[in-house]
Amino acid sequence: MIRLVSVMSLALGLIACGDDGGGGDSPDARVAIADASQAGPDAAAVDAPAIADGAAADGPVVVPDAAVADAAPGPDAAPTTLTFQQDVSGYISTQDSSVQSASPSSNFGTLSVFAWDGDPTSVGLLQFGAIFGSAGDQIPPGATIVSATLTLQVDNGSDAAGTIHLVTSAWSEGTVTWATQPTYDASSLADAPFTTGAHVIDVTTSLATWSASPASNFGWAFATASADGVAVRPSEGASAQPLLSVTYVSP
Ligand SMILES: [Ca+2]
Ligand SMILES: [Ca+2]
Repeated sequence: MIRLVSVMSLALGLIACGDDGGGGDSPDARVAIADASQAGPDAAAVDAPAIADGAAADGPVVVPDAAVADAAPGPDAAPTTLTFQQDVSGYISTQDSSVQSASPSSNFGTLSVFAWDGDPTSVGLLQFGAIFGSAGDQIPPGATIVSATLTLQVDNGSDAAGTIHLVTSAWSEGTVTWATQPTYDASSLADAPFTTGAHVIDVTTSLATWSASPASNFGWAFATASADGVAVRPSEGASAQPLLSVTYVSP
């Protein structure tokens, strides 16, 4: 009996275990299903960004956005043109003078002499000062120079073109002499005008250099090897003074 009971107990135990096992399988299955169902959404969630990434990779949609972003500053970055000419619209910062080897200690800035010659050697100096700054009539430092021209009126011509050089050190119209003349690049930016009349000279590269470093704006030097000198209307002239026109895009 005891043995039978034991067997019965064992059997009941097995049944109970079986029930438990059966009951356990179900929860396990539910868990598995739950896991599966969780995995599903998770996978879907993972897939979703993947799809989003794919859309981004298809990116033409994104690129136009970037293009729009780039274009946004566009209207603000519309080119602006400023002109600088002595005594026009309050501009008074032109300097022009000549330095003459035959009179090495003489200053000609106040004599309104703006000329250059090969014999005796003289060099013309011209600078438009105070053209960079934050005022409305100044070029913002760092501006992209679209174009720039210098217009000079030649009153006394020559038989040959001269050269134009970037001045690389400071000078002052009221004091500069042959002995104290500034340094300037040996290479020529452009031909200096030599026939009488108005001449428009492209000085875009000069302005680009100065925009990147406004303190380096020391103007230009004009020279010629010809013994037939050139005289240009100076800033002190009543009309047709040197004119600088600059078209730029603000930084
Ligand atoms: Ca002068
Ligand atoms: Ca001449």
